[in-house]
Amino acid sequence: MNNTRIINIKTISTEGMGDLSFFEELKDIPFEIKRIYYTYNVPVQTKRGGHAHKDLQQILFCPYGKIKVLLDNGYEKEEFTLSSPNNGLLIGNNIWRDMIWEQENSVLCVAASKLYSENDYIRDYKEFLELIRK
Ligand code: T46
Repeated sequence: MNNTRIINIKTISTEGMGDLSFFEELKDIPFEIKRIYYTYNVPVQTKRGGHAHKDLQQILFCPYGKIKVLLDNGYEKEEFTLSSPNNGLLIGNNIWRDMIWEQENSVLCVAASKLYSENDYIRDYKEFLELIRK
């Protein structure tokens, strides 16, 4: 799928003291960060998402737990599992996404290229397919 990919987030390990992971806008990810949000206290097996974005780039990462991400560009589907704090999933425009919580207390963190705007969401799958097939 074109505008989605997993990246390894740079990580510094200090012996006996753990790991530190980081990414910087326009260096490690291909956009400027305008917003950070995170989702937590989600019961296992809950499915969130069920939408696409018209004009938004995001990196999803899971600093704790295990979250499955199902992506669909209207032609093909791909599945990723975020279960390592140093993996990030870049998602571009017009990708339908569902996220399934697979482990208790999993946390999904997201850095996004734009401020929140409900107008940017496509929450109807039929409308999504019509839009991308135009
Ligand atoms: C996405 C996936 C990965 C805000 O008011 N501001 C915000 O910045 C966000 C992200 C959400 N909201 C409101 C909108 C809804 O009333 O919070 C409520 C829950 O949002 P939603 O149902 O869209 O949450 P998810 O977990 O289905 O999706 C979220 C993001 O909204 C979405 O952009 O790509 O995480």
